[in-house]
Amino acid sequence: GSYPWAAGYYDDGDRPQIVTSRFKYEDSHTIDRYHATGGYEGLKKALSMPPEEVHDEVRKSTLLGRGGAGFPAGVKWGFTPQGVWPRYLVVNGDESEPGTYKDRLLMELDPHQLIEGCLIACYAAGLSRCFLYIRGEMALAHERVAKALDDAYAHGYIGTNILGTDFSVDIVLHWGAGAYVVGEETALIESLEGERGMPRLKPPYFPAAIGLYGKPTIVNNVETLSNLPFIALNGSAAYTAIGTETSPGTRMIAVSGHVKRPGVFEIVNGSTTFRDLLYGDEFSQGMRDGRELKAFVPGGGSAPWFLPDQLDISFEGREAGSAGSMLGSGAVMVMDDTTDIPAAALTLVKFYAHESCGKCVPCREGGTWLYRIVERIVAGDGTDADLETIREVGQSICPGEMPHASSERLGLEAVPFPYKMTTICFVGPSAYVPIHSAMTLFPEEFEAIVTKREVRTTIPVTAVPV
Ligand code: L3W
Repeated sequence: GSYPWAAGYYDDGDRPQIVTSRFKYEDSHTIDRYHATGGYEGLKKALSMPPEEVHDEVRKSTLLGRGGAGFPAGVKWGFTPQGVWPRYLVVNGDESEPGTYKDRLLMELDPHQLIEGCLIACYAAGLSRCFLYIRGEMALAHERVAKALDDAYAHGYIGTNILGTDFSVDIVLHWGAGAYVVGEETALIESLEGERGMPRLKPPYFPAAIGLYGKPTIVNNVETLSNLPFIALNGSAAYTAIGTETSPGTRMIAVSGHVKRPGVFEIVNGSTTFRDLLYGDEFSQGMRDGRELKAFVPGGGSAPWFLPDQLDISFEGREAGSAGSMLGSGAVMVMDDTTDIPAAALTLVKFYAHESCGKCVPCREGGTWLYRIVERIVAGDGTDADLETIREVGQSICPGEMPHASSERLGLEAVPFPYKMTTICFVGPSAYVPIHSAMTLFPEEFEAIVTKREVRTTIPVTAVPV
């Protein structure tokens, strides 16, 4: 079904729901609904166990981070040095990756599930204070989380001696100012400290060892933490019974672009192929207006593109990696055969160039160069030398071979993910990846405008909506 108060979310089919189980209720964000549907029972169960046992359950659940890197949460918690106080949990609610809009729904529609997840994480990993960082543009999420925090404090779930135990935690709500790069964990930490949101070099120091205010800090994504109430209440075996051995549970996928039904779906890990997602009745139901698929971005705007040849790949990290891309933050962007490929690449290059924080030269200068050159090409004023300059600038951000999909049409073999990079974070490479994919997989479209100087009148310009 679909729900007017949960616009863009669909739960057709009988797939297990771990994090979206309450989205069908109009009052899903209230503490009354949360209590009526098993809310805070996971926390109570966790508090009845020693923290190390709860941590072990999370380790055994193999819960993978849902922010984009897929790092196992239980392992990350284990990296914090013992005996150093205070120790923090930072919740990354700065969702801004193009095409990604699942954490916003989790914060707007089930804020108590997130808060319960934070409390369980703090208990299990021995963290004494939690900072919840919400992206600046997400006003409703901020309002709902703020109300939920007030209600949870009033019920004794947060604060001193939680539910009569000796476990105490405060949760601080922080509203960001809308910079994409602050989704990178160390830039988020800088921003929380009142500095400009610019990433720190890592390694050697990961936040788990030296993070917020120089103290051990765990940074977890909203969706990752929202899985914890289920794991704490039902145990790791119930969680690993869903999904695959290497990637258990479910994950939220956002499909956008030229499909009949763009939206967010909670899928079981490894059970769904891109063909299911794009064409399945319970998912996006095929291309709009009966058009053909041309290409799709499988995992957020920074992922290399896939072609229709890759539709039968399962939504599973390693498979996507060896096919030349990544699943990242779980955002699939779909382009049909009306898409002007250079213009679609321009949309993404422009976004990443604009969002560069300016700390690393290859990103600050290179991203802007890439944007300006691609803009010139799309306007019909590009030259063959511009195509060469794009490659040179790209190589200064990502030296070496770039991943790309295989293409039967072009006789290309896939080059597996990942790539090398000269910048601290992924913003720089993200400006090059879309233009590299576009030029590698659709060279004829660049040739048509740059070399043959064809005037494009037949293809309507429809870039990816991000
Ligand atoms: C301690 C070690 N901690 C790794 C921790 C690290 C971090 C996590 C993953 O990139 C991806 C990127 C974007 N000791 C550790 C350690 N850790 N080794 O594990 O770290 P890392 O460096 O692999 O990745 P990252 O910098 O967190 C994130 C991709 O996400 N992306 C962006 C998504 C955007 C959103 C959004 O808007 N919400 O999610 C797109 O898919 O390209 O690959 O915590 O500290 N030895």
